[in-house]
Amino acid sequence: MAIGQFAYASNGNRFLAVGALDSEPFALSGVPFDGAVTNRPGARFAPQEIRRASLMLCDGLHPYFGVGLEGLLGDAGDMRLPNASPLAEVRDAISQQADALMANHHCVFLGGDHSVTLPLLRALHAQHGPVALIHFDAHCDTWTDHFGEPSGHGTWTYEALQEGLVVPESTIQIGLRSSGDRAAREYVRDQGGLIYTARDLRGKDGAGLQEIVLAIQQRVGGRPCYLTLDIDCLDPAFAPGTGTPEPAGMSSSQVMTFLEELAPLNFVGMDCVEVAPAYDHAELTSTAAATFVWTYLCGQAAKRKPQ
Ligand SMILES: [Mn+2]
Repeated sequence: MAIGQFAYASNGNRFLAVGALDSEPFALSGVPFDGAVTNRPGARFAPQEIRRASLMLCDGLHPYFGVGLEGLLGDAGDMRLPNASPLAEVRDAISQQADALMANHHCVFLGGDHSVTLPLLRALHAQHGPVALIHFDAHCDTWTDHFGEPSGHGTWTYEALQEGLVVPESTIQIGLRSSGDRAAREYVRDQGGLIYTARDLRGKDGAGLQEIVLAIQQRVGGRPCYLTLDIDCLDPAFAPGTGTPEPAGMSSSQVMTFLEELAPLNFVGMDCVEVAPAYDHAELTSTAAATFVWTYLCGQAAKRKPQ
């Protein structure tokens, strides 16, 4: 099936104004799909807004990692996805395109709603086998159904564990605080993983997070590790532009501490999901997303290219 490009697909506006993807080690791709949300739609527009917000990160070197991404990152544009097909078909299209990118690049994906992470993990599994997972989110995403449907943006973590895509004891959730039944909220811990709720993180930042950072490093060890960052892990004060906001969340600075301190892990990919620009104010959410993605990439680039 030939798939056309929709108005929300972006292929001229590129992250950090880098070139179209060629042979750079790092690739960025948009996944403009929001057909599996439970509340407010609009994350299909996120890739182009996050790219636009990234254009302010123009001074080259990252303030902590001391590297830039020139010559290291290419933008593959947005995936071509069916617009109204069953979720399984959309996910197959995502897996196929991700697989082709992952064959030659360390990839970062801009969602999209969180349902896109499952096909990304399937593609990653084909390359690396089961991976460690670091999952920032207000929501556990381990519900066993999606309001009567078998799958959606709140079931992918459960499905990834069921499919053996991730290592249970190296699955770590950070920032959880939404309502939910115990079986869903504690599922990752029941499987042997770690959960740090937003309440666990209250009042902790910088050196105050060191104990948690060390526990995460121990659980991940040297395993290939994937980072999935749902922007709703942030308090709505920092990220109002998202489909399912949950008050009393993480600060931008707490997330930044984790990204900086965990950068030495053996990361093999990242996604940033659930930015919904229609509910944003003053580009707060897209700017936070762009800065986190840039920080992740610079943390990985610093390991390849010490300066
Ligand atoms: Mn969420």
